[in-house]
Amino acid sequence: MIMRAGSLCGFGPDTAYLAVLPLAHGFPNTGPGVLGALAAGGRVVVAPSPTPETVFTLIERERVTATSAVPAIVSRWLEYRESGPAAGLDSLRLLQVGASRLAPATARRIRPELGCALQQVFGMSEGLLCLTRLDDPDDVVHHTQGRPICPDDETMVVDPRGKPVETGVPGALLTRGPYTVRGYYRSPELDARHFTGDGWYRTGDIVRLCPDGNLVVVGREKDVINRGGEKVSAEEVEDLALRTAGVQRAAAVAFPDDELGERICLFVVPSPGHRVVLEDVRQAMSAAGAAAFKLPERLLAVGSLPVTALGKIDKSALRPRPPHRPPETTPPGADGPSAPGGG
Ligand code: OOB
Repeated sequence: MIMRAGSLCGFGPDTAYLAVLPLAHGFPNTGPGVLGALAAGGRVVVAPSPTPETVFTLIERERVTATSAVPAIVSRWLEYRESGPAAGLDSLRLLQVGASRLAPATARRIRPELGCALQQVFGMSEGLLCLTRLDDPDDVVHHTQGRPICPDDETMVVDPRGKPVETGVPGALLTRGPYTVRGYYRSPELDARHFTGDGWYRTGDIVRLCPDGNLVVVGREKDVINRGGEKVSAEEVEDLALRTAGVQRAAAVAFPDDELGERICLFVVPSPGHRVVLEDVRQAMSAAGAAAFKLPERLLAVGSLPVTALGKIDKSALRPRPPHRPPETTPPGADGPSAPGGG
């Protein structure tokens, strides 16, 4: 799988791959990333941070030919390129962007402003890897998340009853294939939730299949907040938030953000007689061992949470619809763009 991804990225002995994202994440590691570059006989350079200052200096000094990043990091690079000192990026041939949605407006800027080809990457730790190809027309590269790397990858887009939808109609993406997991380690409960009886992995993503076979990610059905490529389970945030004194109920949802794509907004129902503020929840969650990127950045205290007919918290009623932004300010010290996989 790594060799195949490497050949689709043109990796060879002259490849110098710059690892910018945390090495434990699948994207910089196997997409084809570090392992792909080494397997092709190339070199790997590891960046200590994703800031444009560091990355551009390394590209120039090490004659880097390829790197990968999440959209939030790429936006910072583009911004810096406009105003910062000029660095020689002429060795850079390929920039892979993925792990969260890349806006077409950002995609279009990459070749003229950074001077390299863009490749969109839609992948998941569980397996399936989709890439746009180096010879795809701009329209495909700017507007789609590519197609599976292997002819034996199977994909199926289904409606809520599990029936395949027509090409072009959004639906839930299922996949099966040679390098996609067939189950979770000793977790029959997770397996029951995430795999169909005939072995398809439910990716939780809502996609649209184009007639040319490329996929467009249009949303997701799983309850995950994608903070600059870092996936945060809403359930985990809620469980941790419930440890705060005076929090009776909690619901975490994404709110849109220009820089990171999404940030975490927490709705809480305080216990009678309690007042809950954002800092209390962040402190209690940190004390319970939560990583910094899992801490909510907005908090709304409400009298009750909306519920569905089944009595489940109705997250869709809580999610802000643009251009609405929940009030309350970002706490001082909330961190900026981070990369996925940092724990
Ligand atoms: C990569 O892996 P994970 O496990 O951190 O996250 C997978 C999820 C996908 O199911 C999808 O929801 C989202 O991340 N995603 C994208 C995307 N690529 C991944 N959403 C929109 N556009 C994209 N291009 O993120 C990952 C693993 C290996 C290679 C690349 C990404």
